Amino acid sequence: MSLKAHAQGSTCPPTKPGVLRLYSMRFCPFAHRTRLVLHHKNIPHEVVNVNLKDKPDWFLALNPLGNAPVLQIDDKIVVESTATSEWLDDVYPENRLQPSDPYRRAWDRVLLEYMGKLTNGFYSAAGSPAAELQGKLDEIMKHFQFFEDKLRERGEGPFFGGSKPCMFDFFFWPTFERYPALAILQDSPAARLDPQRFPKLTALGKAMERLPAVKAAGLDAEKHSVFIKGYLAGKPDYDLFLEE
Ligand SMILES: N[C@@H](CCC(=O)N[C@@H](CS)C(=O)NCC(=O)O)C(=O)O
Repeated sequence: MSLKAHAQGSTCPPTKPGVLRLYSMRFCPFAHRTRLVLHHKNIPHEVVNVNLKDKPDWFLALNPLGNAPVLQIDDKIVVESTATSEWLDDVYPENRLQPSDPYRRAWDRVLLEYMGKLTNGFYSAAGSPAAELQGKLDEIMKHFQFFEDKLRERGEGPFFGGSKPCMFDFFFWPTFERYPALAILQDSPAARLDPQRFPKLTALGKAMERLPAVKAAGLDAEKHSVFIKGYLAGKPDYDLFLEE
């Protein structure tokens, strides 16, 4: 199936019985979470990409919130990155990603809430005037410090899940993968994550980059920066770098 984004006026490719489908956008950090889980668990699926600036009516009928990601199989539809990822983990329980320990599970939920601050801080800094950048970077570094401290408290590593990635690692990764794009977009070495100050996060990044799912679902910082630049200018190119 073509990876080109479907816009208003397009036809939704016909679904097939028993085939899991992800409605996605290639540069969306939230759909990226679901894609990571799909790849990590080797779950067979097909992908339909959507133009989120010019959404087809059929996409809005599937998800009135109008957001990617959306999963669909037969008469079941699940939306939101967290709900879709957890649903996949429950339906495909092998290689479980959600912690079984209730205390750990509760804390991973807290980390997820906190994650929003980092993601918002990242996009806000990416589009920030130069004069406001340092203040935004100071905020971002505070958020990174929170996660650095949590990794240190857990004492295991390199992942939030210990020696193996857990669901929160895959919720965290899309923003972390994009973060180096900030130094490119703002032409600011100060935006780089200092490995001396953040050794645990640096080790996490290296371990994540070795995972086949991360390799399969990821993009490099340069490519992220090109998309984000267009997005911030109000002209996202959803088909960027596609060769078809
Ligand atoms: N809370 C949602 C957020 C998803 C989201 O915001 N996705 C963006 C793309 S990265 C989107 O679909 N935006 C639609 C729009 O901007 O209208 C989740 O976790 O899945």
